[in-house]
Amino acid sequence: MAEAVDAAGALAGATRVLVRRLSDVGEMFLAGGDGEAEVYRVFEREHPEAPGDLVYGTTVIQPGLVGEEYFMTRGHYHVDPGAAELYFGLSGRGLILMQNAQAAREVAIGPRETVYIPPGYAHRTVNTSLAEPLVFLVCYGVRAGHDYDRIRREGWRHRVLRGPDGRPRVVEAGEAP
Ligand code: S6P
Ligand code: ZN
Repeated sequence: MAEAVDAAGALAGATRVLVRRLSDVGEMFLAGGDGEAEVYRVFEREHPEAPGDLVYGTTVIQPGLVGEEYFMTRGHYHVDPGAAELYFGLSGRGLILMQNAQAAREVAIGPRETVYIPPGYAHRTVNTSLAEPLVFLVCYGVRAGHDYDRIRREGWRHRVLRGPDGRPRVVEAGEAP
């Protein structure tokens, strides 16, 4: 049966909903954040783990800043180095940061836009709008696994900050204020 995604990004068939507040993820921001404000939530449709099966769901990132840094997800590598992922933008605008040992790059995402995350890339999503949530659909193999520690240890090479002109800009981690 088809599962609708409502205007707020909630997936009707979700079996798990994760809410990340500043009190959960505030430490990932340069300025450090705390409090009850919601940063993002994840709706997941899980399946019994069978090889080749897929997990899919939506992520909704609220608009907001901590200091001059836009609200974003924690970001992770997949444990399986062969596990890719597909994102599809539903509403709002953002940037997906991808990074591996050799390269770091950003890909914009917006409504009806597809972004492919190749195997072996850490990925983090940033809501670059202060006016509306960023909502996107994700799909990945059930055996991908999520490794949050590795990218935290390595550190993100790029950050997305509001510039003096009020627009988002990508900066090297070393030049971030
Ligand atoms: C899972 C996929 C997304 C993220 C979600 C939140 O592989 O990439 O569903 O889980 O966007 O990000 P994070 O980094 O907190 O899991
Ligand atoms: Zn992922």
